[in-house]
Parts: sequence; C-alpha cells; structure tokens
Amino acid sequence: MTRKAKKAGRFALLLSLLLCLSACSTAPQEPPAPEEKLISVGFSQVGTESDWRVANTASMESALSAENGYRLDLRYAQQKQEQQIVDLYKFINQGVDYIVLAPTTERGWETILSRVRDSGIPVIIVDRMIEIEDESLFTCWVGSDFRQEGKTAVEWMEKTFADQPLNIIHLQGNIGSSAQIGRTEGLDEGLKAHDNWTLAFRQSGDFTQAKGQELVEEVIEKGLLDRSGNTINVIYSENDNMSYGAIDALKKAGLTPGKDVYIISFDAASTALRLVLKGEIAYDVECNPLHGPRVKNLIEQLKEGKTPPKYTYVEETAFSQDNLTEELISTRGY
Ligand code: GYE
Repeated sequence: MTRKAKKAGRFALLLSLLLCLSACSTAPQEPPAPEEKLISVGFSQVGTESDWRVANTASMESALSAENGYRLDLRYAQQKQEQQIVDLYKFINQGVDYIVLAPTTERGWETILSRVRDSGIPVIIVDRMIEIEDESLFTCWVGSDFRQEGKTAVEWMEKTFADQPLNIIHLQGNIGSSAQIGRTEGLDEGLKAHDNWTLAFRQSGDFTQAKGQELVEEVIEKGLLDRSGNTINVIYSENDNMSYGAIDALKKAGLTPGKDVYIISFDAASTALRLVLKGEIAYDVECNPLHGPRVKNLIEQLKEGKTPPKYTYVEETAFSQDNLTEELISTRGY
C-alpha cells in the first residue's frame, strides 16, 4: 500500500467513526418548549373606562398567567363593538384555544359568533351578556345579575326615603350594555311604583368620570336640582366613576353630597366605599369584577371535557355606612 492510500484509509476510518459517534450520541427527543404547552386565550376586553374594568383586567391577567399555564392575548376595544369584532377575527386567524369576550353591548353578535363557531373555538362570555336567539353561538357566561342590582338600589331608596318626594338625576352607563339595561330597568320600576318620584334628568355618561362630571355640571346649570327644600335630590349613577365625577361637580357648585344630594352608585370599588364611609356616596351596590379565577375554572372544565353551566351568576351585596368598615374595604381586593 502506498503512503497516499494508507492516509486515505485512515481518513475514511476516522470519518466513519465520527459518523457513528454522532449517530450514537443523538440526544433523546427534547420536550417541547414550555411556551408550546401554554393554553392560548384571546380576551376581548371592553376598555379601560372605570375602576371596575381595571380590576377586572387585573384579575383576568393574574388568573390566566404564564405561571398558571396560559398565554393571554388581551385586546382593549375602547368601548367599541366594531373593534371587538375585528379582534375576534384576529383570534380566529391565530387559532387560539379559547376566546373570552366581555361584550360592550348586548346586540349585534350573530355574524361574528357564527364565524367563531365554524372555527371550533369555544367562547366564554364574561361580565355583560349578549342577546342572541341561537344560544349555541357561545359556550357559557359568567357575570352579574344587573337587574337584581337595580332592584337592590331601588329597595334601599324606598326604605331610606320612605314616602318623601324624590327628584332623580339619572346617569346611565354605556347604552345597550347589560349593566346599563339592568340598572335602568330597576329604576324604571321604582319610578312606575312611586307617583312622587320625578325623573328630572337622564343621560348616558358612558361609565366615565369625566362624562359624569360634565352631566352633573349641566344639571346644575340648567337648574334641575330641586331647591324647594321639600324634595330629596338623588343622583342614581350607574357606576362609581360617574359618581366621582358627580361629586366633583357638586362640590364645585358649593353643594354637599350626602346633604344636598344623595348619590346611589354601583360597583363598590374601594375608592367609592371610602366615599361611602365619608358620607359622600349614600349607597353602593356591589358588582364583583374578580372574574379571572371563574373564567379559569370554566376553561379547566371544558378542557376536561365537562359541560359547565351555561350561566353562572356571581353573588353580590350592597353597602351603606351601616355595614361598612375600613377593615372590610381593605380586605376586598378591588
Ligand atoms: O359597572 C362599570 C364598567 O359591565 C359591570 O362596566 C360592568 C360595568 C361596570 O365600566 O364600571
């Protein structure tokens, strides 16, 4: 054998040894990256209009966190249904595992939810409801009984003001949302049942503090508060943030909330409950925003092949100075 041939032989041996080594050392199949195992959830949120909404978003983010095994795609809609429809199409294209929808308004969901159903993605509705004939267009719902909230407020007004005449200023939420519809219905029933309850003003403040303030400034300017001294002025404000705005407007005009005007509010966020303690809000009906763990629980049931209840109502209460302490407020979580 020539030197050249010997060298080539050694080289071939080395090569086959290396090949064998690399084949033998093939590592066992790596487990998929943790990212791939996360459950993906597309969450279409109404917006950031109120303390309630901020607490609701925080609750969803902490329950559907990566540590808990979720990848949450959160999209805000600035209280616009059109934006929510766009976002739902995006979730279909992404092929998320679940869609969670906090609907702005009750109507107008048929087309987009039919598309979602065709894609096979389960839809969990949270907070407000949708009005839809074909209930198979969503999987389940969890939220509040807004009609009951309205009733609770009116029952308190009946008990507290007895037969005295009321002059009512009504600040409504986002028109067409379940929270607005139910709370307004409660007041309407009260107005029907009491001849001496007068509706002096009714307009939507879109659940925002700025709008609430604007509307009450308008009410004061137009002289719609009763100054006769024989009638009780009540502001029925469909959420806490509008109540904050109402308080600012009253104070700016030299009026004292809790003395010149009684404010009935909804949500019972901690800032508002401290105003109840101060006497500036007379009564606050609770609306619980901590839906994150509830939604997580529904997803877990679906994942296990179970059928969760179609509707889950959250238990709620209401607060006045009679049943409230600072200690209670600080333990409530929102
Ligand atoms: O009362 C209000 C928020 O839908 C229950 O929306 C929710 C309402 C809540 O903006 O503050």
